[in-house]
Amino acid sequence: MLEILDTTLREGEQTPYVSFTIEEKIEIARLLDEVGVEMIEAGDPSVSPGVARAVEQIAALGLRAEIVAHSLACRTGIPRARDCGADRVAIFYPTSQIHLEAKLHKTPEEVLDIIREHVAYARSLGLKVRYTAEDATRTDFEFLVQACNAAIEAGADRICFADTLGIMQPHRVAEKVTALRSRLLPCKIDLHCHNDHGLALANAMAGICAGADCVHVTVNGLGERCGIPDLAETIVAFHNLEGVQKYNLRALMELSAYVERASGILTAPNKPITGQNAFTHKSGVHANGVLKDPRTYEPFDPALLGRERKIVIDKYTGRSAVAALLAKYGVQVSPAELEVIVSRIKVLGDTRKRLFEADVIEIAEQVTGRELDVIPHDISALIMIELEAHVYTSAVVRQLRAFKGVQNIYEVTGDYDISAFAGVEDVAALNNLIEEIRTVPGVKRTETRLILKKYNCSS
Ligand code: HCA
Ligand code: CU
Repeated sequence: MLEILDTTLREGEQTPYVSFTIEEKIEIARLLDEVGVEMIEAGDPSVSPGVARAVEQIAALGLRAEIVAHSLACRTGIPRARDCGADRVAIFYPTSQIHLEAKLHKTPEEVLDIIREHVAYARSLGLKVRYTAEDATRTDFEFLVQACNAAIEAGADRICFADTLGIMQPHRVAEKVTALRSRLLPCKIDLHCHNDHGLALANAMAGICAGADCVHVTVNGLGERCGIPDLAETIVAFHNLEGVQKYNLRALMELSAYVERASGILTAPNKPITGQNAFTHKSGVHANGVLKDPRTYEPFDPALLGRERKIVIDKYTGRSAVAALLAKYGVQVSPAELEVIVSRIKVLGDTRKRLFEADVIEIAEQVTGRELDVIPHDISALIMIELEAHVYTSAVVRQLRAFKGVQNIYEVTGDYDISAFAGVEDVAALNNLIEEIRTVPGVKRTETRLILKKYNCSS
């Protein structure tokens, strides 16, 4: 049965320009425990005093998940894992020729001795041990078997087959896992697949189907370079495609959004599962199908994740989507009026990058001649921001540009220093955005104006 190790706090913090506070790490660990992952790799205590404190505090939370500390194969690092209260240490040491010759200048015999010595040392400290063969996928297979069996004989109960450079393909992972299973002493096999060719989750799934036990993931797929499999994608893919039903899918969105904020790495709209567009339909053909039966264009019900489907309106839209949108606001129109509304939407859509629900309501008002007393759901706002006196405006602008929903930023004269134009889904999202802006150092005060109607001056 599949197991998941989440390493957002170790591999994820190796993402360029990402650093979590201890409080953020604790919150991430709590949310991971709500999801139900079997193991949380909380960090390498040798990296910095703060990383060590985070591992210690997470180990003290009494979570259901096993807490793993990462460490180089060295006599100073391994005891720190024990001192932090981790259940297990993951000792990594490379096995590929290029790493041994270019990086470490070690012979294969020396490597086997180093692995044996450090695994046995960790066991003598009372720790469970995983041995990771770093760059395993570029390692001579016979030597890989020797290195893993040396670790198992010395007391490791898990080995990790690391595709450190993301150079594997699903069928090759399956072959290697099958071969490892037949040659290794009894142990669990972890898969740590990097995503350099976009194949990380496919590789991990092929390895599990071939008999490996555990997939390493991070929230939002963070990690060195292009990261490793995304937690939500992994759990949902195994749930829907392989029938693994033991994880709490309802906790995934909150966790992803939290890590998005804490890491500053925004999720692409077209990202599977957690991306904004994952359950959003656009073309008239698709919208019509989904409105009749969602199974026509949805691989699974978004409610599984606590999400809702959405239909966007623009020049691709057909009658059923427009009628459904107007019905949502309680607006009834005749078939003839609907026809005219749709054709006007198409004309306006040709001139605009994006249409808002407010535009559709305005067109409906013009066509029906009735004043429609409704407030559109997708909203835009002007957020006026006053800065502390000593702050560089450009430094704050740089941070604001990373916030989802902020579409344009202007430095302005007057009582405020910056004016930001934002487009968001609803009032809750606007509130979140304003809260985030207020946490930017140097921001003294904000004032937000909701935009009621937009006039496009260029058309
Ligand atoms: C690295 C180490 C590692 C280790 C994986 C693991 C890798 O940063 O190179 O211990 O499971 O990708 O090999 O992340
Ligand atoms: Cu890695």
